[in-house]
Amino acid sequence: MKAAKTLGQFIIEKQTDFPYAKGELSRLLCDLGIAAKNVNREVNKAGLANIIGDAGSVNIQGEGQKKLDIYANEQFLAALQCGGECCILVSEENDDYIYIDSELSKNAKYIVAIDPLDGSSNIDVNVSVGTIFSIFRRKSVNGRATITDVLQKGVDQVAAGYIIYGSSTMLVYTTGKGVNGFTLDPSIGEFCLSHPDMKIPVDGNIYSINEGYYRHFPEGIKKYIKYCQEEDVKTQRPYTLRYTGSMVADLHRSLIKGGIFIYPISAQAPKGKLRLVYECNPMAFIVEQAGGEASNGYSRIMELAVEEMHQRSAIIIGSTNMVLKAEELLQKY
Ligand code: P6P
Repeated sequence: MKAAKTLGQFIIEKQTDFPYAKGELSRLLCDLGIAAKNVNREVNKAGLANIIGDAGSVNIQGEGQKKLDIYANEQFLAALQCGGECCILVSEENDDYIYIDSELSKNAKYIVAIDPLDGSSNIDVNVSVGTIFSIFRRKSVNGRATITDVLQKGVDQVAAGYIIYGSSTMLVYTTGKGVNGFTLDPSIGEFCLSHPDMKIPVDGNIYSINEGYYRHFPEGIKKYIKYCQEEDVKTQRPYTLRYTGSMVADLHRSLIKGGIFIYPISAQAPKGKLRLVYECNPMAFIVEQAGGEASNGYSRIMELAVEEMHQRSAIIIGSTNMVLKAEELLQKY
């Protein structure tokens, strides 16, 4: 039986896609894979270890931090410090960016933005959670990398990916040449290529939105929800509603089965809830590379100007035809 290709083997093999590559991005991606395995170990025993529950602290968003949030953040920071290929880390869990000042890292060419444990409110109830990462090349050429190197548009990402800690643990990533998925084989402790060249169906029949906020949604989003609920055999409506409260899980399902994920503006989130730099942009890069669409309802997510590290955005993302329909109604009403 042919041995499965590991993440490390795949990364090295694909390095030839970039003629001038010297292996730094490859090493950086491998560093993230190592951290993901450590986080996976703790997520999988969260119920047993004294690691679930609240840490008693809050992040910049004012959201209660879970112990695993902090653990995951520490694991990714440690892996990046050890690997030496990243000079700045932006994290949902840290108010300011972290300049990785070691001899090894201070001249590194890459910047990583991360949501170390997205959907962490689901940890205590055993629903899938995830990590989302985005990788940029620093623009400054010498001296200390600065905030200007951080505030880059989504179109400038060199790589993006997520890890979903679910019924199995998967790492899905892109470097701009398609999307590939790797499933963690616990028997060998390696991520193995399981979903080569992932493509999101152009259409789907699953919509994902927190209808609890319906009253506060823009009129066009209300119209789209009603469109999803209408009877129409030709377009397989009514669609099915699936919403886990974990963006990574909802988008992973959409990537595989087709579907749309919407987090619009609302009274609770007048600028949207999800963060542009380390949630919307990386997921948009992945979904676009898989053949889908990602917008804020009016503009392509990856073209949005980035003015602030923890900037929020509305997002409509998934199967192209579903996103276009939602945009049409949002722009009409
Ligand atoms: P709500 C998790 O906190 C998160 O950032 C995403 O993973 C998820 O899709 C969304 O927020 C859930 O937000 O307001 O529906 O609970």
